[in-house]
Amino acid sequence: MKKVMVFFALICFLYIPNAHASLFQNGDFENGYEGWSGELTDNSSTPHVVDPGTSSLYQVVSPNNQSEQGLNSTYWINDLFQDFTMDSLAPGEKMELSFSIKWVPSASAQDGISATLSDSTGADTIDLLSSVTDSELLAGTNVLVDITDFARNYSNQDAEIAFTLMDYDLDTSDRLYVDDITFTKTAVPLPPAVVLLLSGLGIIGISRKRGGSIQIMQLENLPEMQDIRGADILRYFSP
Ligand SMILES: [Ca+2]
Ligand SMILES: [Ca+2]
Repeated sequence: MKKVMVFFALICFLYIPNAHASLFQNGDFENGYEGWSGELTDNSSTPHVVDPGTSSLYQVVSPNNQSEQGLNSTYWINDLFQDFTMDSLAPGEKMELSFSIKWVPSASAQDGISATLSDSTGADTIDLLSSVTDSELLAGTNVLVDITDFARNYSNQDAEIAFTLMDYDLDTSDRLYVDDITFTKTAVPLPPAVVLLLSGLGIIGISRKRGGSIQIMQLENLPEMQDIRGADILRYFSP
């Protein structure tokens, strides 16, 4: 039932102004809930913005100072989210988002959770749990998602990451634990052929083979050089 989510992520955007965000911070909760916001939805489905640093339904707990979201007889949805400015991404770099998550519901077949990454309008939302099974969530798992396309589209723009816990069986003993939320930028390794080309070790050019792959050409193959096209090279630098 964990996929009910995107709808609730949109609710966050309806009620929380998303302006003047800074870069993502405090993904390991070592500074409590600094940088994070909370929203609790009551039994009449009215959302209430709360400070997770002071609400009893958000606790940084051991081990490792992880975030624990909870519910009670008044609130059946608990959102924890951070609005931030998406870091820029240079050509040839990729970005991954990782975090640990554990779900402790009273009834996994009925209750729900979600984890999303969205643009500032909520129109473009990534379900961060799309490849995670319920059994993994119940055991506790580390999630890694390639968000390169999202980061490229929204470089230096506002974005939101949200973790939501929902009760549907009227037993609000449910808990959600998250920690170590990390955005990692890495350079995409260049194909060996391109590295050789750049090193200039006696190589004077490349040409496109029929299958679309790159072929290194030596000096003696000079006549074939007429097949060289700049776009073939650029494709490797703009994956
Ligand atoms: Ca931590
Ligand atoms: Ca429940």
